[in-house]
Amino acid sequence: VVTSKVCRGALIVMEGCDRSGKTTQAKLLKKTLDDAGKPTDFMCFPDRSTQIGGIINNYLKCGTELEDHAIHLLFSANRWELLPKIKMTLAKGTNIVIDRYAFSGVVFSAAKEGMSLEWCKKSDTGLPKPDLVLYLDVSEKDVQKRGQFGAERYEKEEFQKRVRANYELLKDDTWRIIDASLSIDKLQEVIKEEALKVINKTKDEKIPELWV
Ligand code: Z5A
Repeated sequence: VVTSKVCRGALIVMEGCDRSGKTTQAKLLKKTLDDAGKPTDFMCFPDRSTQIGGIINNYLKCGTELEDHAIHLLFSANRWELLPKIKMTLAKGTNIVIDRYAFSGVVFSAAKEGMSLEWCKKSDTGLPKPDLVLYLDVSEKDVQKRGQFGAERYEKEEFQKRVRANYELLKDDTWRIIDASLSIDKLQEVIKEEALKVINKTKDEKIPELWV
């Protein structure tokens, strides 16, 4: 009897500052990979469709106030509640492209007064570590051409500067810094190449854990 082994899917995360094009590129990448015969799901954090996500949504829209540590833990809980889905999807050989992950969790919370990067990393420690983090890098000047900030809680210039600085502290060798000032199509070409490389490289590897 010949049984064929199922290779696992790759976990690919899109990170970057506000309006760097994460959602645009993550959704496009799902389609690009599907079209290339590499089945891929799209996810995003926060996932506002769950009960916890509903609380987060209300907080981001400034409808409720929550203590800084408490909202940080809710953002983390939102990822942990989706862990079974992430594990199952990767195990059946489907890739996942996620728009923001634990890195966003850390860089935003640690941009607040009295919140340390190390403390913020703890609640996401042990989640699946992405095989590839695509960091969309765009200057503040270029981002301003994409329109004004919206009305959500963190959409303020000074705060975003601290977020940008915090990202620098999290980068490791799974990160690729992508020039996000390119056109949407050019950017997708670069991203597709990086994604295909990592899908091939990691298909027989165990899924590592984040920050352990
Ligand atoms: N947050 C947190 O605190 N803790 C956590 O654990 C997590 C998140 C996961 C909401 O997240 C907030 O939650 C966010 C972080 C915090 N706070 N802020 N600020 P979100 O993911 O829901 O955030 P968002 O506001 O929906 O996404 P974004 O960062 O603002 O946008 P983006 O996804 O990077 O960009 P986009 O929507 O793809 O594109 C933005 C615009 O630029 C749009 O008009 C596009 O057409 C245009 N665009 C895109 N690409 C290009 C290129 N290449 N050239 C020109 N124009 C472009």
